[in-house]
Amino acid sequence: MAEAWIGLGSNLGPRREHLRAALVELWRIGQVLQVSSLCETEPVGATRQGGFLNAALCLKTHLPPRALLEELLRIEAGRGRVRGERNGPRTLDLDLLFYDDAVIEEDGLQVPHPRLHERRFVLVPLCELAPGLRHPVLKRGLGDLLEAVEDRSSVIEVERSTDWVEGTRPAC
Ligand code: PH2
Ligand code: MG
Ligand code: MG
Repeated sequence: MAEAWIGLGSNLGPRREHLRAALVELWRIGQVLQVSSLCETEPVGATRQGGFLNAALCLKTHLPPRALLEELLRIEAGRGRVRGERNGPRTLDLDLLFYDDAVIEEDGLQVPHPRLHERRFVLVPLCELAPGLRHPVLKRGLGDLLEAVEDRSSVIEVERSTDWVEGTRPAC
């Protein structure tokens, strides 16, 4: 079993519902061990678009990285994700941030996510869960990376994890 860290984002349509639906789907492919608060975040990259809701979570899964990526893309498509402009608006974005300590550079699959250390909307929710987690390429902890980040875009916690996640875990 591996621990995969996943970043979630949405800025199109019923954003919170898209993220909750992603959680329901992720429970089908593993155990959701930890989930961050929900954050309202300012768009980074292409800035002329609506604000995002972002969060992060840790998934324990038996799926190898490529199969996990395919599942994430399938879940995105299930929420009507259409791939358009780079960094543009999306109903659901599920990014594989870390997969244990793996370092992977393949076509369409880069782990750790190549821009995670540059983005407050990723680092803030990740640090809530695991400030001591070490980036296997940069060899620095997440808390350190957040202190050092140049990005100044706003990330505001809007809902506690226990509230927004409620009802997404399947009954056993
Ligand atoms: N995702 C992007 C580009 N910009 N900005 C915010 N605030 N949140 C995101 O999830 C995001 C973004 C590309 O994946
Ligand atoms: Mg993304
Ligand atoms: Mg993505």
